[in-house]
Amino acid sequence: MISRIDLRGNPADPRDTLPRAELDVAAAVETVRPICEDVRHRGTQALIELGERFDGVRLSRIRVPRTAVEEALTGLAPTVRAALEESIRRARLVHRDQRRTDSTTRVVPGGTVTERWVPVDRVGLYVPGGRAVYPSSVVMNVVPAQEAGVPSLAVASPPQAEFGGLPHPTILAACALLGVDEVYAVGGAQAVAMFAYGTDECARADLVTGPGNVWVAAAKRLLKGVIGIDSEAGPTEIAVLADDTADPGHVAADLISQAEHDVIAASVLVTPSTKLAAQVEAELTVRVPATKHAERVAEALGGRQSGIVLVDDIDHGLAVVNAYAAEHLEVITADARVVAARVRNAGAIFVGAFSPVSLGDYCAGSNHVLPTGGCACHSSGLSVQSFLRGIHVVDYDRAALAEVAHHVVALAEAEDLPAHGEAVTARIPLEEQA
Ligand code: HSO
Ligand code: ZN
Repeated sequence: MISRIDLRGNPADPRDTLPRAELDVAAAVETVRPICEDVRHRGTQALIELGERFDGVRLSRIRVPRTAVEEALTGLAPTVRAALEESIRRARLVHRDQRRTDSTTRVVPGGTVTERWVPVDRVGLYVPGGRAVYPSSVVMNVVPAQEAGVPSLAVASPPQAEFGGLPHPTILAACALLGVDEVYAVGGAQAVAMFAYGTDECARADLVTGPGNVWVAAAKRLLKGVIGIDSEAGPTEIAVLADDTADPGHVAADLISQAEHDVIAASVLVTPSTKLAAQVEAELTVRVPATKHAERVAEALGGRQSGIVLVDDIDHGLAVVNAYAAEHLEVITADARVVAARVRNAGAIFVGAFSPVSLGDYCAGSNHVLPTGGCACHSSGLSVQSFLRGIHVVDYDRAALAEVAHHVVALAEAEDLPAHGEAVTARIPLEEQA
């Protein structure tokens, strides 16, 4: 069911050898454009009509009453509540440590530059509501925003006909546990447009974050100039770099775990061991039919984006995983910490036999909103930093400006922008400049 890709004896750049699932966001942009325009011009009325068209529920207002958010908590199973509370507690520990302190550099006597870290004023968080109802993603988006100090945070999630037009109750319950009470029953591209333009019910936001389907990704791409975005999350990916010290049952279980998300999810094993490859194949044969979402998993594992990649040795394996830049990378080898320290490109790294990706999805304390599609070679996952701006505060006195005035004038002239120099000369006459 899972194909083999044999890269042994092939030291060429592996970048193009490992296929990836493609999502045609560009085509979807044209479809969502009129929807976003409609929300921009007609606000709440458009949102109500779009909810009826796409979610099959006609709402009189889209803001979820505070009482409904609180009530969702009373209906939450105690085991799930305890697990979410622990997930939140651990995420807070990690994200609290990411907070930045302002730094001031004294460039010259009387001349300083301070980098001041300021959270964005308002964030909109989109939470999907279809097949993927992930309260854990509410945690992973809200916690870093709160730890960054964002003063205003709103959540949007599609109305569900079976829950009387409210978003899914576990989403509402997660919001309640996190202390978020501003929730809107709006889904898809129209939710991104609501945050970007604002309506009479929902104030516009500075930044929108959160996962979503292709329509949400398209709306983010379209409205990127109007509102800040986190990233266009693509299908999830797991790569496992393992040798024959790895337990094949663990490796198979981990490959299946992320394949469970989507038929276009990618599960890739990179190994120098043909023995492990064969053992993992055998484990998959037994485990895939036995798992709840067997059909979806089988399609994901059998897709061209998944495979078992044979490499010459761990060094070669490192070259392959670095080129692939997976969203999640597990390292299950002898000396796993040493090998993991040599990984340069991955959204998150999971070290050794007891750090599976699903631990990170829920309860490690790490964030599970991570760069996909190879973007891990230039981007990071969601963090406190995602919600902050570093503002440079320049504070020079007269003497400090006088000391450097001639350099400003020289550079201004070199760029044929003499008025730039004149702004300095207006303060420090030429005869005083060095
Ligand atoms: N693995 C997904 C996150 C997730 N898993 C949510 C379970 N629920 C992307 O990192
Ligand atoms: Zn997952």
